[in-house]
Amino acid sequence: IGQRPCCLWFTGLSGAGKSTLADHLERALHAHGRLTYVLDGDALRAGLNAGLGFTRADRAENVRRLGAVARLMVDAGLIVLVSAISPYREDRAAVRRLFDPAQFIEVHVSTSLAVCAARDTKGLYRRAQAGELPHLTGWSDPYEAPLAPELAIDTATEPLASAVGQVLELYLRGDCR
Ligand code: GGZ
Repeated sequence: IGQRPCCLWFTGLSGAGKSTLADHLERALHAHGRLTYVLDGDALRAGLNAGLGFTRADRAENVRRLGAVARLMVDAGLIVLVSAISPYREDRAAVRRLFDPAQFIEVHVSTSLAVCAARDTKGLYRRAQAGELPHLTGWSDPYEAPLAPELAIDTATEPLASAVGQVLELYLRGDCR
């Protein structure tokens, strides 16, 4: 196929901008003639991951399945963009171990809780504040920030085009760990 298969994993809070970044990066990769697939944690909860909630165990299983599917797709030669809160270091580390180091790029979409809560694109933070939504990541449930991601991007300060350019450059350079 003439492309380096790779898993680009976007982790961060709800509303941080993971899916937007993944979607725009996919377009940029298409413009470079690359074959891609986006695995969106939220979207896959309607199908593959239906029945999983937001307990510690369910999040672990959700992330494990996303990683396993991403691995299959990388084996098929695709560039896979995974967008999932994936709040636990242990679960992300297990996903990383599925891949060759040259085939895995972890991007921490590090937009702060304050900014995510102010955006409140889905009204989740308002519901959490009203006591109507328990276990919201970053609010009343843990988010363990990556200690050594390949890239960290704060969408509050980084323009989208520049954020896309940074990830694209990292992938094209091909020297991720
Ligand atoms: C976190 C929640 C919750 C709770 C519903 N905590 O930003 P979104 O809305 O569109 O995507 C979030 C999605 C989380 O799915 P993930 O598969 O990414 O999560 S994890 O990796 O932790 O398994 C959010 C919505 O579901 N959502 N309730 N309590 N996010």
